[in-house]
Amino acid sequence: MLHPSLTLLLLLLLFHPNAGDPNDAKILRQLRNGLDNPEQLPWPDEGDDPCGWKYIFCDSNKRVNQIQPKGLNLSGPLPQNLNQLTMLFNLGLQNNRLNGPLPSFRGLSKLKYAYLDNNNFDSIPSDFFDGLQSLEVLALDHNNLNASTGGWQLPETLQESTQLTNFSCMGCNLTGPIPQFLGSMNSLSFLKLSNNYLTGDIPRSLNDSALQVLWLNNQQGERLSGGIDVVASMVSLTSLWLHGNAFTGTIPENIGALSSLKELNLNGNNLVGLVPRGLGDMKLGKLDLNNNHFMGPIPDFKAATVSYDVNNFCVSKPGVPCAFEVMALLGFLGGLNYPLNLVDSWTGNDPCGGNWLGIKCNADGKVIMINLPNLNLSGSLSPSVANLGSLVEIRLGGNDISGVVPGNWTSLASLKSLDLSGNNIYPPLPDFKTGLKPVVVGNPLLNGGAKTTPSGNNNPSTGSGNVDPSGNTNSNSSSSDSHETKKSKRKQLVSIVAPIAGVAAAAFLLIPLYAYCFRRRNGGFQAPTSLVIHPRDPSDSDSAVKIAVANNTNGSISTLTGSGSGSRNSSGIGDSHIIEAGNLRISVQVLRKVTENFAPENELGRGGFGVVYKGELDDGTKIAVKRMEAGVISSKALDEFQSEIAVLSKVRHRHLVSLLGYSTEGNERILVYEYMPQGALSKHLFHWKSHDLEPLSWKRRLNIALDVARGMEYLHTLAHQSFIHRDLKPSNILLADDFKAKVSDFGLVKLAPEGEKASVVTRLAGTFGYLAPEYAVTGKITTKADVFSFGVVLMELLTGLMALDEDRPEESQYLAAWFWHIKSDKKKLMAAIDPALDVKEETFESVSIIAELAGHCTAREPSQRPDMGHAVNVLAPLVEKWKPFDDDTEEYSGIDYSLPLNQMVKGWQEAEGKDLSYMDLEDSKSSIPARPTGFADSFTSADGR
Ligand SMILES: *[C@@H]1O[C@H](CO)[C@@H](O)[C@H](O)[C@H]1NC(C)=O
Ligand SMILES: *[C@@H]1O[C@H](CO)[C@@H](O)[C@H](O)[C@H]1NC(C)=O
Ligand SMILES: *[C@@H]1O[C@H](CO)[C@@H](O)[C@H](O)[C@H]1NC(C)=O
Ligand SMILES: *[C@@H]1O[C@H](CO)[C@@H](O)[C@H](O)[C@H]1NC(C)=O
Ligand SMILES: CC(=O)N[C@H]1CO[C@H](CO)[C@@H](O)[C@@H]1O
Repeated sequence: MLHPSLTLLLLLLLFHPNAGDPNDAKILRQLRNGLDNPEQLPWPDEGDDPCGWKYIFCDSNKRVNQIQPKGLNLSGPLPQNLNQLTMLFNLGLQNNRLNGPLPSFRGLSKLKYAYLDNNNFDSIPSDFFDGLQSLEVLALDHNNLNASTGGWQLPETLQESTQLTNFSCMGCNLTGPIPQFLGSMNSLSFLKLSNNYLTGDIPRSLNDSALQVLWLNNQQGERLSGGIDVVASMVSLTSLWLHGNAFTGTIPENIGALSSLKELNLNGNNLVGLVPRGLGDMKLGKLDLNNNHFMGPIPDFKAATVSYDVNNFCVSKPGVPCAFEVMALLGFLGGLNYPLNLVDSWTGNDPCGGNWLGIKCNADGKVIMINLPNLNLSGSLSPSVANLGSLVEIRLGGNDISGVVPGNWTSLASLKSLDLSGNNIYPPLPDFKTGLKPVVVGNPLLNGGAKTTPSGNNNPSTGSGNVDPSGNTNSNSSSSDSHETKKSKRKQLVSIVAPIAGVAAAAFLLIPLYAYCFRRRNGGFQAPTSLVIHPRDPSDSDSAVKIAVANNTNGSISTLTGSGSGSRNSSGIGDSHIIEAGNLRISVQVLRKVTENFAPENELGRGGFGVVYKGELDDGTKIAVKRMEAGVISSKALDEFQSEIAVLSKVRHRHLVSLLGYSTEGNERILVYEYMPQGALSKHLFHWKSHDLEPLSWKRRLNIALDVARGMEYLHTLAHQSFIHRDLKPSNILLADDFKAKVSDFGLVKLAPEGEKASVVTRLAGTFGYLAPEYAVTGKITTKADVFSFGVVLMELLTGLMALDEDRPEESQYLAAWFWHIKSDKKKLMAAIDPALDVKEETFESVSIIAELAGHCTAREPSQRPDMGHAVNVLAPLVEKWKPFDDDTEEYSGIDYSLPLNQMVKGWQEAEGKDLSYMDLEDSKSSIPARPTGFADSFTSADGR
């Protein structure tokens, strides 16, 4: 029942004309009065209502929510209490001459857009980023921040801005390494940090990141260094600028995986190796490879604009192959990770004509000797050397080479001498039929380091006059190297090489390891601290109301029947999508192990698809394993299976259940999810009594609604492509321990067509009771069908009633229809509220807002329904209101959602020294997570009025 005073309160809240906020006006005046040119802001000196002032916009409560004086040549400082404008969501101060210290933005929890770029601010407080939880765009470029105190580093609190998509801070005096935590900011799409003083490498944590733009070019000072392999996993990249740094190693072989890439600038680094064929084939708009140490042939580039000057290519014409021997020697160099002194010496297309360091040829111009002792070479021996059939002698003593001697080296028919002493060669040694005995003294893994008789110096005298890097002094090299100490080796090395190779040799001493260190992704494993699950609520017999109806293009529906389990229709998006989630693949063996061979006692539930088991890794991490039953592997089920993988490997969001892995070995079809300990929302909403649970409080329901809205917003607009869920309902909303909600079950997801108004005709799928009318009637689906379902879920949260219940009186069987009748009548609405809720005065305001939103979302015309972003905007302030009473809010349990199961398992096994060999650890290209785009539209129109 609605108490009269509640009605009054409600009316007051709704209709009292607010008079503007005096404090907001005060701060704006302070801003203006602090300027050197206040006349640029023609604001009145009197009055409490700033809402009509030029460049100022307000929300419906007449609080200032936008300040937009951009490009006005404003000069002077900002007031330090700017963050008292607590409703601020869009701040456009760019392109002025504002100076002095930036005020702290701490606590501006509504702030979405902050453009502070191109000013003269000179410092930034360390609490600037605290609590900017709505921040989506932050531009700080071209401000000399903290220059007088040696620059600054990004505070970790920036992580609180989980919605951040655009962060640019070019020329803003950043120092130190690129922070690891940027890798866990799943929304981040545009990261521009050019022209700073950054050092170190590209953090491994950015592996698989959804970045579209990554600009790290032109660092000053020490510059960025290390390998660039990690970029090959950032498959959303469109623009990658790494020029003007000190990056080393090779271009990753799988760079071609970056199928969206349009611009790649690698100019002016220390990159080495061959240009991968995949890069040549990429249809880039612009490719810049100038000023590196690339070798081998120049590919026939497909890029529109390409430049590759100042490198070590063998020939200058694109598409022309190198000489056979050159390729064999470059293979050898690649095995040794392209040491720079050799890279810069082995240029041109003739190993015998160009003074190649350590290469000797005979009079016929054939390579007969590789003579590179004591050069600190590391890496391994390449089988490509076997292609140099004329080789007589190989001297590589006193280096740091590891790995085996390739088996096909035994085919070198002329080889008389192979000195590998003083390295770290692994057994077994291949059997040289010619009777050749390699010199392997001083290799700890061979013969336990025991001494063998060196084969002596079989110095061929037929040389063509190439310079021998070891000159005269190496006559005793091979036999005595192993006895030398490291120190004396170095000394010898310097004295031998320096006169010949000069600066290059010195440089190479400083750069011991190349690509190999970076080639393997074993870096940043962190043991997951907790959990993960899953899908359908076992107690929920929802499959009975799923409809499976073939509709046809003329829009008529033949039947609308409740059907049994496993009969959902789906054209899946798997149809046209090859599964791209290679690194999510996991072996059945591992899954058997963690579920104790799919033991019945680990069963969490059964659905149309199969059985869900709980699994537990040795470290206690729980996972949910959904195994398709052999009997139901129909083509439809397979579609759903594929769709689920295709979608979940593309989208990752904290309000969407994460797919951690899958298996398709033999007949098995298994999906692995994070474990959601509280199960489905339906259990807590409709079946709490029978499960002996507490009913959900209003606060929790609001939080859940917001979480779901965020997940759906992401699916609709923020993901790389727009997806339609098609089956949103409480049994597909799963709850974590802290009652954080996540949307699950992506088996019916469709890719939304391009363009707002477009719709796609599909076979009807979904669940009766949640289906939007236009979809049920015509089969045409847009994201607005999900909005409809969301509206129904809101009604369920409000009333505790199921969307469809044939046991209810006829007029209220279909919740959405009934709710429309009662929602505008306050008395009826109050009476409809879930009796499990204890509705207090302060709750009623939010109840009305939710009722209103539920109505809006279920409007008959799809075009009249809001988008999910609107729902988020309506819900967020309500949840905010409850914050003070909330003890379990934004605490996320520290799961690394970006980590596929196989990496978890691998890390866990490595930690315990277990055998990994049976695992299927595909290291190919990987999941494609979050990536919001194109915010310009939504923010220009969103001035809140
Ligand atoms: C900006 O203001 C300064 C003085 O405050 C003035 O000298 C300058 O000409 C102005 N520039 C423009 C483009 O208005
Ligand atoms: C910038 O410098 C100020 C003054 O030295 C310092 O208090 C502040 O913490 C620095 N900012 C950051 C983000 O480190
Ligand atoms: C040696 O092995 C490499 C790599 O397997 C191969 O490309 C090459 O042709 C082989 N050479 C000979 C002579 O067997
Ligand atoms: C985010 O950055 C991208 C790329 O620079 C840009 O196109 C987009 O307009 C930016 N969004 C906003 C809201 O500034
Ligand atoms: C690390 C550091 O403080 N770098 C620079 C910040 O900006 C000023 C002005 O451009 C430079 O002089 C500093 O070297």
